[in-house]
Amino acid sequence: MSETPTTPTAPAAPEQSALPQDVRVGIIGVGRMGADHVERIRGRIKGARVSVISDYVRETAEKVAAATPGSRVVDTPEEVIAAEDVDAILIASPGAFHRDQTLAAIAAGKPVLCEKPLAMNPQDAYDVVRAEAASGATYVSLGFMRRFDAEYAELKDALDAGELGTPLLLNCKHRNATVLPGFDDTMMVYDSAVHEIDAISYFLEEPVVSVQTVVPRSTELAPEGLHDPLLFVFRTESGVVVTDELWVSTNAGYEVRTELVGSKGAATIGQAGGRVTTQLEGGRWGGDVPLDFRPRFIAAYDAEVQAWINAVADGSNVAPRSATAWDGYVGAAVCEATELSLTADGEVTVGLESRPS
Ligand code: ISE
Repeated sequence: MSETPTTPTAPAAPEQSALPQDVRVGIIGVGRMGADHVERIRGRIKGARVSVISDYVRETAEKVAAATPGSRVVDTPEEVIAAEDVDAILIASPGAFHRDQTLAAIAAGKPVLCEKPLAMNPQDAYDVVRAEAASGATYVSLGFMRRFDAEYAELKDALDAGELGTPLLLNCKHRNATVLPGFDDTMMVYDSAVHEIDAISYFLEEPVVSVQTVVPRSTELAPEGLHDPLLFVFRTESGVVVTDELWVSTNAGYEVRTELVGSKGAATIGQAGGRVTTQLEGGRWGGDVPLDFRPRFIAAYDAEVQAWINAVADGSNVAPRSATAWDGYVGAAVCEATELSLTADGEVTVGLESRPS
């Protein structure tokens, strides 16, 4: 039998970007984090530029725009979302506005990278999950930058490759030098522990079923209203136990350590954020600890935003390692149970809605 002649094919064309030009990013909120993102997009991110900026304090937006060629200021987040010269939206406003702004971006059919948290409670976060599912597309990336940290990725890849066997324990330590006045136990959950709560989804890919808070003696440096340190103990569906030690007034520096204990071995990341020097005068050894999360995770933030821009440009909108609206909902549900566990005796159960298809 003769073979059907095949038409010679041209070499595959390079992948086309869904957009003919740089992705034009609209930024909502240019406080500390938003201004950081503007600087990163202006200086280090390829294939993107900041086109429109808004901030609750207009002068702040104007100051940032003045240093960002090609950008303009508008009065409201709604104007950023609707702007014709905005292809994608980065939300860095206070958390209480994230639900409504993310829903507006979905309604406008524009991809959005929303800083954590997705919403202040699970019901609001679930509204975003449902709206995105109803739209039939994916629009929402959530700013859990640790997923783009090189050490995080290395640990995740080792776990997925089976190098560590079956996960048994995940031990996390999260330390800040200081926190702003007013930082209390609830913020310890929603602002800080939320990162490890997302790390559970990222590393273990299974739900948390219960959480318990253990309260040790507090440091005399703890601000009023804060128990510091706090220890949270999570249990996942398959029985992995996750310990999360939060200590946010160390007066020393920023440290994030993660140890995964598996049936075939244990691996730790975040031990030394750079060079450790021996032979210091007086026979000591040591290195530097960054003062806050920005220097520690600058490469992770860059990688996160670059991956998001690439995903927007190729039309997939959400990068493969990124946290999604569903991750944001799961995080909010676990945070709510964790907050309850601050004052409860014993374990508090976590309940989750079903995931819309
Ligand atoms: C802050 O908001 C962050 O997101 C940091 O990553 C975290 O380490 C810190 O505890 C939070 O206050």
